[in-house]
Amino acid sequence: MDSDVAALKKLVDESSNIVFFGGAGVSTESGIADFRSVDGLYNQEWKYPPETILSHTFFERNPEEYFRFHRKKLVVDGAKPNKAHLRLAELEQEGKLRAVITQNIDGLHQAAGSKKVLELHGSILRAYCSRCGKPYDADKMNHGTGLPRCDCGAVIRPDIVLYEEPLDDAVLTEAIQLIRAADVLIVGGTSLNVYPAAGLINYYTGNKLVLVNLSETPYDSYADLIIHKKIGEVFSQI
Ligand code: CNA
Repeated sequence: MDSDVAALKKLVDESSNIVFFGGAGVSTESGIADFRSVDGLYNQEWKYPPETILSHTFFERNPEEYFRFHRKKLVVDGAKPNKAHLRLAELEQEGKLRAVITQNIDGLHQAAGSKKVLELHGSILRAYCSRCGKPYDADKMNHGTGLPRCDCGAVIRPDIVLYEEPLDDAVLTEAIQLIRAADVLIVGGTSLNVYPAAGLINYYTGNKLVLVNLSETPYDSYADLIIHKKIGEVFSQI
């Protein structure tokens, strides 16, 4: 085992108050593209960047194009949890991991068996009416054709936080509390470019901040341990 991974294993072995904070890179090994890797959604052929399509204004003005992107790129049929999701669920079961805080909207942490998952940006596995709030079956929204419509006539939308929309206060507050109280904070598979989520790191005051990310991040200089490797491969060894 490489020395950086061994150092992470030691931190994990010795702690029972670990918090994991992750992003799209946690799911790339499950076949779901992230935004910023070389084969990420930024580098694919769409007329607009993903952050434009996934914005509140765009959804309101151009829901057809939103759903074309949503169904083609956000919904990945058959995606299964990878070794990172599975090991995180085990660490929770072993009483070592307090929570997973994720920017992902794919539900793979829950599919792996994690119980305490804070979804900062919601989930595409839930849907509701954009006008009256009535809940709907997400499967129909994710797999149908045309615009999904509520009985009231308005468009059904995914329960995700679009760009320009605020994060859920209760989720954010709990995430801050967990990070503040954490002994070890492992941050993985996130470019740490999207705020306010990325700013959560600033609430950690301990000296065991671990970053596991393929590419460099703006927070690398704050980390006590940096591992620039694939997160699934790293987690299968700890
Ligand atoms: P991002 O900005 O695309 O960054 C992903 C980071 O992960 C990059 O720095 C990569 O280098 C790194 N990375 C990719 N694969 C791996 C790997 N196997 N192991 C380790 N590191 C890897 O994504 P962020 O999450 O930082 O950005 C936040 C956005 C992206 C959130 O709003 C998400 O909702 C959104 N998003 C989510 C999904 C999903 O739910 N799976 C997919 C695509 C985008």
